[in-house]
Amino acid sequence: MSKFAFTLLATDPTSMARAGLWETPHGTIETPAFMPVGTAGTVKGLTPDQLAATGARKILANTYHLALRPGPEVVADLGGLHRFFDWSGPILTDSGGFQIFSLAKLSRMTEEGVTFRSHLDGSALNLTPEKAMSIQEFLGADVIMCLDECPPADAPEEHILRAVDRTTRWAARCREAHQRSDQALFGIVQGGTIESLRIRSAEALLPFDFPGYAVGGLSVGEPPPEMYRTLEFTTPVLPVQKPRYLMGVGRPIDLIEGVLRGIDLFDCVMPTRNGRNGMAFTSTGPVRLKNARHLRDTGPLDAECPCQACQRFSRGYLRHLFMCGEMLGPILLTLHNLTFYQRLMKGLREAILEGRGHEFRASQLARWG
Ligand code: PRF
Ligand code: ZN
Repeated sequence: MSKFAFTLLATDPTSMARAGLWETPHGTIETPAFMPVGTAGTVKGLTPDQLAATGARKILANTYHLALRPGPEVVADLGGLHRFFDWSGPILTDSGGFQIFSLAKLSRMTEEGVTFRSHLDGSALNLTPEKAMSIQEFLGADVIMCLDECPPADAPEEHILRAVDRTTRWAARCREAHQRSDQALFGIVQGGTIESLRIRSAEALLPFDFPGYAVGGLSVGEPPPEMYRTLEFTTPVLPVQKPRYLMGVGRPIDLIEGVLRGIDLFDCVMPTRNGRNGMAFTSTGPVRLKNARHLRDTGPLDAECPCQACQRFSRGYLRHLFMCGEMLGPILLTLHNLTFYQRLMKGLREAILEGRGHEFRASQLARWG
């Protein structure tokens, strides 16, 4: 496990925020960190060099998508995920259960695992904790995730309790099945927004001594203040000296609120997906590039941003690309939004190292309007 040493450099006296260094077999990353999502073996629209230019070091890929196409053995034969993507930094794969529920047709869960039909061709498939481990070992990411059950935000309490206990039993099976010592297997805490269930889930996973813990089951439809409140009683149960990952979150404000509540790692499709749709995050708040008010705007998208989209093009030109459906528009906005997210994480990290976490939050909120 020394390959994944996590060193805390500072904790913010004004919050639960931490800044750290996390070693992986593919390099050391500074935390808190945001991982861009490369669902199907690419962060859509960007070459690895462009992706690296945004400041991203660690990226996420999806077991569900890669297991269906091209298949785990094919990825392994092509040299594993790092060679396949040509990404030399660390990679994390999600285990697949969450994606089955959002994408596959006719999914059904039993104690053994999940059966579902592929969203690609309707073929019947199944995923068990053991299979999730074997697939993620073939893919070869640095960090891999347990198979878990993530109920919707409005699920009844007894359903969430059953999901917590099943997630614990599946974590035991994943721990048992996982073989590769060059991969870190993370446990996932579930429990909705219910304090007793979050504590039950976290405490049940602690004996497995996972090298890191994820908080799953949030940002699934609950109001943001409920998510923040849940983090407040969840992160204190997790080991101080291990990385904590909030899965599938979120908006820029959610990253700040998450970090202030002790989260070290995030992933989300928001900067990339919104960028492809013409929505930019900027230092003065979100911008809809298709809006007619940008038609003759000669200024940059974000005057403070060092990315190519902001350094070389006008808002009027970027808007034009989107109005014409030109592929450069989504590419440039993906580049910009990821650069914005990485700079936000850097700002947060510096604020923690200087002990001014809450001040950072207030100053960002004031600027975003
Ligand atoms: N579990 C897994 N992946 C996830 C989630 C989860 O709960 C979420 C919830 N926001 C996103 N991705 N395995
Ligand atoms: Zn930019």
